[in-house]
This record gives sequence, C-alpha cells and structure tokens, in this order.
Amino acid sequence: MRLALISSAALLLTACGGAEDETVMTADHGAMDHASMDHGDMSHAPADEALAPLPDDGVLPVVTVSAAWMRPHPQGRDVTAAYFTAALAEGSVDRLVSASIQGASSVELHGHTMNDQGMMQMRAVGPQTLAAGETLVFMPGGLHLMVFGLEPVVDGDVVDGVLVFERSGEIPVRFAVGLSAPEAD
Ligand SMILES: [Cu+2]
Repeated sequence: MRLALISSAALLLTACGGAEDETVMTADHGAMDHASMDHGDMSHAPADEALAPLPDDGVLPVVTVSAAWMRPHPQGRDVTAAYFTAALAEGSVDRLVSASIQGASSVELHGHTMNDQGMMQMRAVGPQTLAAGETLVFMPGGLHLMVFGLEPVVDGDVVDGVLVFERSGEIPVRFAVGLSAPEAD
C-alpha cells in the first residue's frame, strides 16, 4: 500500500484536483471557498502508519452503508470521487481501512485539511474509525473516495465497489452515479 501511495503521488498532483474541484464547486458548501483551494500543493499523509488493532469486544460489527454515490467523470479525466454514509448496526467499533471499485485501477481515502496558510488541501488519509451511534460520512468537501483509472461513468450509471473494514471485512456497496447525493430513504 505504501508503495502504491508513493508511486501515485506524482499523478495525484496533476490529476487529483480535477474531480474534487468539480465536486467542491458544485456542492453547496458555503464555507468552501473555491478560490482558497490549493490542490497544486497537495501533500500526502503517511496513510499506513501503524495503528493498534481494534480491541476485540466479542461482538462482530455489522456495518450498514447508505447514500452511496459517485460523481460523473469530469470531461477528459479518469479520476472522480465517490461518497457514502456508513454506520454500525451491531458492535461497538470498526475501522474503514480501504476501498475498491470494480474497474478502477485504484481507490484512495482522501480528506481535506486546512494548511497553515489557510488553504484547503486534499490529501490521502489513513483508516477511518466508525463507532457505534456515530456515522462515517464521506461527502463533497470532506472525506471522499478518490477513484482512479475507471472508465468514464455518466449520470444514471451504477458502479459496484467494496469497502474494507478492519473487523467486519468486505462490505459490498453499489454507487449510483449522479451530480448529488441520492435522496435518503
Ligand atoms: Cu481526492
């Protein structure tokens, strides 16, 4: 994983900004001033720093995923972003460690952070903890799945993927391609 992150860093510098730029520009995030975004200076976290394994409380977590969607590819790009909401139906804690999407060459967990010049930057992040009673929300302007090398998708397409959790394992997810999050059900 470390090798993949490092080798894709150069690609990210040029390719990564595009899809998420689009996302931020069209999402209604008042606090997200596009002018203050600086993807050109993106830095990458050591995403796979060793984390202590989650304690085994004897209950296998059950993860539910809703509102899974993916933005259509920006014209001429092979990178886009995908989102979802995850929660625990059973168990006390789990951790999202990685994701994959059918047909994509790679998928990374990304987040936005404010740098010391007050600019938003996108960067790869490590595993994301999900505790009982909470939701893990991937949404425009925040955490997102960065999807590389997928054949361009358009509004109305459906793409299958997998979220990999440390304890509950592989959770199949179906992403609806569209310009905004699907209506909650
Ligand atoms: Cu990204």
